[in-house]
Parts: sequence; structure tokens; C-alpha cells
Amino acid sequence: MEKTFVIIKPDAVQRGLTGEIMRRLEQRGLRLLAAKFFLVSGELARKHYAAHEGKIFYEGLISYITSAPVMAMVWQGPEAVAAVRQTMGATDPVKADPGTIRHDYALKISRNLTHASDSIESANTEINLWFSPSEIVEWERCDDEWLFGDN
Ligand code: 3AN
Repeated sequence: MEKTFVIIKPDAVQRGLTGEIMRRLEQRGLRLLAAKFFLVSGELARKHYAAHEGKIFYEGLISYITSAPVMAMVWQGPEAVAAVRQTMGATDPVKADPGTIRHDYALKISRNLTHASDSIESANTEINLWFSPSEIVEWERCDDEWLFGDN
């Protein structure tokens, strides 16, 4: 089943939204495979956001993501990449649909609460960058059949 990588960014942690964001993913039926709460190094931040190097917001993005602790996680489920991005909403909170996390709790793109991988390829790259294989716990939820069963 598909895996995706999620960061609860410093603004969400500081605003006490860590539990609410995890609750929404968990309640949707996604399975948490890994989580760690820590202060991101500049080196890791630069590797993670390498695709944005040179953009006008790049240095600010690095300062923001390293400014306070984050919760980094791996979540699993059917079409997990698309499902998690749908739950997060559009990158710009003002363009995010009502009911999404970014719509419901944010207004600015520079304080948009979360990161979620945008493809299966980037999910694999990001999971390998942020976690070692031994930190990823493969398990089954007792409600899997009721969430993912085929007829
Ligand atoms: P997403 O995280 O939704 O995939 P990306 O990859 O386009 O969005 O951007 C990565 C991060 O860079 C965003 N989550 C946001 O924090 C930041 N970002 C993107 N565009 C801007 C912008 N115009 N101004 C400030 N920060 C931005």
C-alpha cells in the first residue's frame, strides 16, 4: 500500500495543532508508520527543499522550517499521496477548499502548517531522507478490512 511523507511544520506545532492534524489523518483511515519530533538541521532542510533553491522564498523557507520543532511522519493507505494532499488542501491556504486543514487553520502560504509529498517518487525520496528503514513500523490496523476491504 502507498506511503507518503508528512511534516507538521513549526507554525502548526507552536499553535498546538499537532494532535488535530494527526487526528484528521488517523480518522480518515490512514495508518501511521513512523513519527519523530525534533528540531530540523539546516542541512536536512536544504536537502528536503533542494528543488526550491534559488527561488525568492527559499531562504525564508529554510529559516521557517528550522525555527522550532516539527513532527515528521510516514503515513500509509490506498492512494496515500493524493489522499493526504487532499486533506491538507492547496499550498496557498486562501485557495484551499473548506474542510481542509490549510483552509480551516491558515491564511498565508508562508505559514501553511504542513508538508505532504506530491508524488510517489518524492514520497520515497523524502521517506529515505528523513527516516532510516528501522524507524518505519509495518503493522496492520484492526479496522483495515472495514476501511480498505474490496467487495
Ligand atoms: P507543497 O508543500 O504544497 O507541495 P510547494 O512544494 O510548491 O508546496 O512549496 C513548498 C513550500 O514552500 C510550501 N509548503 C510553502 O511553505 C513554501 N512556499 C511555496 N510557495 C511560496 C511562496 N510564494 N511564498 C512563501 N512560501 C512559499
